Amino acid sequence: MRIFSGIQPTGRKHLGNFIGAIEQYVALQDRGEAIYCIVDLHATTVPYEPAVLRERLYDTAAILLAAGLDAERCIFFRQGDVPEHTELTWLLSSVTAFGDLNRMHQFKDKAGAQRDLVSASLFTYPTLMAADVLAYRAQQVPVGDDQRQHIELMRDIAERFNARFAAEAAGAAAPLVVPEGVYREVGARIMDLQEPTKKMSTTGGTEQGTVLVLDEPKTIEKKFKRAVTDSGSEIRHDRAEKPGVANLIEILAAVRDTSFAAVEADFADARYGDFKVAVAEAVIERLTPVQERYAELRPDEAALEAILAAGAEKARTIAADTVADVRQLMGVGPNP
Ligand code: AQP
Repeated sequence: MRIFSGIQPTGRKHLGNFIGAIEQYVALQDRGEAIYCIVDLHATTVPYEPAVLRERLYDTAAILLAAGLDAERCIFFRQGDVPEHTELTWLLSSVTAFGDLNRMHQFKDKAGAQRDLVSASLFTYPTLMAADVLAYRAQQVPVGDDQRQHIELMRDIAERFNARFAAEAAGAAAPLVVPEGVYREVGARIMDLQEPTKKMSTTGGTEQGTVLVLDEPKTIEKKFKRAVTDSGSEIRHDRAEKPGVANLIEILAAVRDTSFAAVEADFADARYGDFKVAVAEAVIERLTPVQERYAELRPDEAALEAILAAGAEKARTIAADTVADVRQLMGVGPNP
């Protein structure tokens, strides 16, 4: 089985990214052929500073390695190092419906937040994301719950491509694989601690409600202590009635790798204040070794570059094979 996922080089990775995606990446390394990439091309779809992008990319690479990605057990690379992603994006654009792109929630949210230019690449972002995954013929895509719409679109793109070009094709070219999203049962959507009806987010969340992987323990504790709950006293997982408490239960259940019911039972007689401190302590305990390892890895940019370059070389072999098949099936370039 082949697994693929991409992550943005924002550097400010938060607990939602960590629980919803990064922990899954690490676990799935041993369940199949895992391929992970830092999507620097996606990061150019909104305003950014080129020098900062490079810095954040190293931050993100070091966070992922510190969390347990192992370049010996997975392919780990930078999207921009594999030009097949952009070529495939163009080719797949011809089977991407304009109307589908126009319905993407993420585009609407992010376009609405731009003060100046809304780039064409922000609009076609989901096609690049589809190309990322389809280039590797991955069966499984570990992501957070917010990516469901993008996963549906890439499935549609693969199906439309296969129906249009690969259905009756003769020769060696293989069709695309229709991938599936893999969502954690607990922790697929971690909410903002201050606004628990909104997901924890790099760009859309509150400062105090967003716990960063690299936050100091004291800061983490403060953020959890200030987390919004409700006027009741019961520690019960009810997203509709008690979104703040439900989110804290979800975080603790994910970090302890247990169920909501087990957390509810453990804190049946606890007060909100004590519960929040317990959640903070569990998160700090989980993140401390990651932060320590990060501090060792981050300064050596040459070593990070070497890991990403070796990964890109392996990735490129696979992606080039898919692009060659797609070109052949689409009648682009000479007959092989
Ligand atoms: N709140 C979340 N809960 C669970 N999973 C989440 N993910 C994001 N937010 C949550 C998952 O993290 C992975 C990486 O996301 P990304 O590459 O999109 O990184 P980002 O842009 O830094 O993440 P955000 O916070 O989602 O940014 P905004 O909100 O600014 O667009 C993905 O698998 C994602 O599902």
